[in-house]
Amino acid sequence: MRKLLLPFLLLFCALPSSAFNLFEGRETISLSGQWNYIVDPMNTGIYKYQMQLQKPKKRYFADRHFYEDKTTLIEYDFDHAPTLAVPGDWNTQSDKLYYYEGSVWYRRKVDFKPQEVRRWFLYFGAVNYQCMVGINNNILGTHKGGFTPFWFEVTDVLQEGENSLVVWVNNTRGVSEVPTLNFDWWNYGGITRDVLLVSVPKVFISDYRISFDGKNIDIKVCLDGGNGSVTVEIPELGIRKKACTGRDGEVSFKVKADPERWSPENPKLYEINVSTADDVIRDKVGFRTIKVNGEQILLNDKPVFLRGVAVHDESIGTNPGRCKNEDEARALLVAAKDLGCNFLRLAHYPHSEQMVRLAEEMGFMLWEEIPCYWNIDWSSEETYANAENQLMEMIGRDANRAATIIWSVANETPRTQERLEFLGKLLAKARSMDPTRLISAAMQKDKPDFYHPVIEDELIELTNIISFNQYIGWYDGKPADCDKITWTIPRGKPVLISEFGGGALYGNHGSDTELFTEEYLELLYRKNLEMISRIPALNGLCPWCLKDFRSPKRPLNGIQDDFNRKGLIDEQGRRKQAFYVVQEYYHSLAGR
Ligand code: GCB
Repeated sequence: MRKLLLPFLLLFCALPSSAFNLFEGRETISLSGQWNYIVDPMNTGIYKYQMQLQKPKKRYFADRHFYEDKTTLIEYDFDHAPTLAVPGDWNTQSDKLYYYEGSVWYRRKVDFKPQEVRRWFLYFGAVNYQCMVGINNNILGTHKGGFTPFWFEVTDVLQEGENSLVVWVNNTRGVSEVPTLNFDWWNYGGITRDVLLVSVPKVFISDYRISFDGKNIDIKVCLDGGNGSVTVEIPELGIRKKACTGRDGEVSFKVKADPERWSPENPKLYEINVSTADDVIRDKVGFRTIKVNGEQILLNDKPVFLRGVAVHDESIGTNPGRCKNEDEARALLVAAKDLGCNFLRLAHYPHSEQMVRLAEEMGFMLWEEIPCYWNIDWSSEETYANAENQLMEMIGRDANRAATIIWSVANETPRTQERLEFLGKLLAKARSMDPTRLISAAMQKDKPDFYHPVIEDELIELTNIISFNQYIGWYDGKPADCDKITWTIPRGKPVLISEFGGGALYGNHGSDTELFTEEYLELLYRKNLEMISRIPALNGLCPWCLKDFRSPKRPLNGIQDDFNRKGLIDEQGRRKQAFYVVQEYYHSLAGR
């Protein structure tokens, strides 16, 4: 394990890069529950650890001894430390941690019984923003990026009986990070998604990919630890195919098929089993095609209109936080269904796998994105590597989801040459990893003249859809201005309004000229919908957004109170008048 003792400041992930689907349909042991924690704003644990690195004889990790100093050892001993729920953000679990940005140490004891023929992996659904993971004083590795899964092999590290799992988590924002210093949502810290111990045989299925081109199902299977024969079965389609992997452990093949197509109206999923002599992955997959033809998006070769809404990964309730289970994800999806949506923009970072899978079952098409948000450090190579890694982890996790139709690489990024190179590379990466979906980025308008906004962006050339955000009636002018606006948008590609909207406090009534009243927001939506409907090549829209969400950028006392109030429902799920305006509009479009 000595070679794993990387200096943590070189923080970049220690990931097996191909084993993306390791976790799907596996035998797992959940490590959810209460973990002891120590808040460490001065990073004392890290300094101690670094000092130890210089004395290599005494391998050391910040476990129960991490406060070496005898006087504080007992005081800070994990056994006596309070607990936080995992999965969960720390901000909504303790008043003291509400605004906290910094380091927290987590510790959980894990009982373990080794089984000779198995290998074990420790899987994290997401940790925001960076972390270092250790077991029994051995550092397993580090990870950066707050919204995507990662894992470490622990076969040789776990010992029979009690094990001590320690995770250093830090959510400090940084100018060269992704996202950067400035963003409009809550910087929830912690082990925010599930932690699992996953057991697999010595040679195991480390990945499988499935896609459908309208005539053939394409399948690729990868083994780790050796090669051998692989069987893929889709019983309902009568498909059973056996093949041997090459020396690289991989095999690909095509099977002719005419499955029932997945769509929002009929979110049909088929059971699939991918197996070897001693390993099996059971999953559910949908089959559909998604293409652009001229100015139209085609789902299963038919034009589709995206009745969308943008959503943050934050629960509905009196103390909302990062969604931590399927029920919280479901509540958001039910609200979007009631609104009449068939499409969601999962903003502004990858949401949980639970959310994506549930959305697929419930019949939503999805836009998934990574947090290249506003003005990140375009000229930094590390920033690029970090963004690309987040993109790869997102695509790796959800490449088999029929629901996902668009990968987006950025949101509202100011046009410069450096940004074009950065995002151009990211788009090319997305395209090379997944040629079967559409790629995009949420762009912005230019305003040579207020009444004649222009969409002009070099990214249009590189993407399949012209998606842009606009706030006429809120940041730009009054709702009535919508009547006089004429848009100049390049022709030849489908147009999607990826954001529009304004703020209102639920229950705040008054005149439709008064900001933050429900009446103002209702008028804003009526006027915007009229204006947007006049845009040629319009293929869909995404109001910003479904639910009021926490943001420290929104302090307005008595109105915002740390919430961005642009939800169509408030944080408790109560519908604002504007909700019904969008609902009526979507009902009038249903079937399109
Ligand atoms: C935007 C951003 C979104 C913000 C929203 C707002 O353009 O893309 O993240 O929350 O505006 O409310 O200002």
